[in-house]
This record gives sequence, C-alpha cells and structure tokens, in this order.
Amino acid sequence: MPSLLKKMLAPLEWVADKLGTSAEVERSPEEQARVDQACQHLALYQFRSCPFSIKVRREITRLNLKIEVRDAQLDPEHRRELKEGGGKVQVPCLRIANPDGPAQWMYESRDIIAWLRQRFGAETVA
Ligand SMILES: N[C@@H](CCC(=O)N[C@@H](CS)C(=O)NCC(=O)O)C(=O)O
Repeated sequence: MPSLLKKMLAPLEWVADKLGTSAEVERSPEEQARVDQACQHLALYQFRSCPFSIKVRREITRLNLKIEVRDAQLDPEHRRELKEGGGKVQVPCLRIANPDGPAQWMYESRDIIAWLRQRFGAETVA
C-alpha cells in the first residue's frame, strides 16, 4: 500500500479497531480455559496503527482469544526479538512457541488469520 494512503487510512482503521469488533465466539468456561491456556504459547508482534496488524487484532478479538500483543515499533526489546527470531522486522508476526523445539514465526496477516481460525474457530482445542 502506498505510504500516503496508508497514513490517510490509519485513523479510520484505528477507530474501526476500537469500535468495530466484539467477541463473536462463545465457549463454555471449560473450553475457554483450554483456549486461554493454548494462547499462552502465542504472541503477536505488531505496530499499533498498521492496517495489517489491526486486521489480525480484530480477528483475535472476534475469536475471543487472549494473545499477548507486543509492540515492535515502540519497544526496542520486542523489535529486537522479532528481527532475531523471525528474521525481519515486518508486522504482524505471530510467534508460536513450541515446547519441543524452536518457535515458529508466522508472517503475513492472511496466513495468521487463517491459522487462528483453523486452530480456534471451531470448538476443537487439543
Ligand atoms: N503482506 C503483509 C504486509 C505487512 C506490512 O506491510 N507491514 C508493514 C507495517 S503496516 C511493515 O511491517 N513494515 C516494515 C517496517 O515498517 O519496518 C501482511 O499482510 O501482513
């Protein structure tokens, strides 16, 4: 997206982010507890007003997920983690911790949203 257009759209995206989304997925308390536990392995590296990050944050809200959101624009430590772990400073990026090996760093808003829907959209949490 051209940067001027991106700057012009940013305030609208911000308002939509704040007002436009509410949790749509409801779970039993037990199911939600399992989902919350699974989400502890996830962290979203993002910029506050990046439209691609906003899209992913809205989907996280819609799916009723408690995923830690890390600011890779203003927080130098998170920026460094993203660059060293994922290989580049591009957001959004979902870090998926793996207890048995190295973490997975998933870039591309579309891929992240598709993964979250597949993992948490249906009521199947391993
Ligand atoms: N195709 C990517 C585009 C992501 C993108 O362009 N992100 C911008 C911020 S909005 C970025 O990370 N730019 C790198 C930088 O500003 O350092 C997606 O959908 O996630």
